[in-house]
Amino acid sequence: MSARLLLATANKKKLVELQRILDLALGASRIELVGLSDFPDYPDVPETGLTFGENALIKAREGVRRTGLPTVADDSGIAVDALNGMPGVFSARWAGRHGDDAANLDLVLAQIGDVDDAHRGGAFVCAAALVLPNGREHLVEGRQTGRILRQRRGEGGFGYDPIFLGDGQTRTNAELSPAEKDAISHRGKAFRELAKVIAKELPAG
Ligand code: ITT
Repeated sequence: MSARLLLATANKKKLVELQRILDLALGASRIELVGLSDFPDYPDVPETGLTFGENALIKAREGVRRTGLPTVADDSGIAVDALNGMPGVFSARWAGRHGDDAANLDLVLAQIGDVDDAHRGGAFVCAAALVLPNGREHLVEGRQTGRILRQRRGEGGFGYDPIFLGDGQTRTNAELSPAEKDAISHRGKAFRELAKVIAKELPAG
């Protein structure tokens, strides 16, 4: 029998990605993943934390409170060395409007326009939380380090992918296939780590 697990996100790509990782790690149909679109009246939960971990926990705790289901939530973004780790938790709304990927990316490029190549390091970071109805909480983090290019390259991915060249890579994250990106990305790493915790906390029925 499969155990039900909520991924507290409206982002369908995250749902597909976590389901794929859980199926690979734990066997197909071991976990039945549901998203927020399965709960029509679910409100927008403000991400008021100042760290990725705080925001992931806020979203996961709210999921348990509203649905009674074990809940996973993640929060992610890009930390640019020359901007002291920003945009960080403000990555989705860096240029002012939530989810305006093109404006967010252009603003970061402009802000570090005069930073030389040696100082254009950065990292994608993902915190992923699992909160259980019995109150137990787990938090893991995944990172992909690399550097920020001066121009976009590639059409895949989303967000800041076209200007991010991961360490050891010759292609930007936007030039990788989804499976190639999962294998090295911050979210792929965090979700694979969380899959081990989920296996222990939600034993096969
Ligand atoms: P939630 O409903 O789960 O909050 P979201 O799409 O708002 O979904 P996040 O808050 O985790 O997702 O993402 C914040 C921003 O960080 C996102 O809008 C991108 O700009 C950036 N980001 C996160 N992961 C990324 C990735 O893999 N590639 C490129 N940009 C990414």
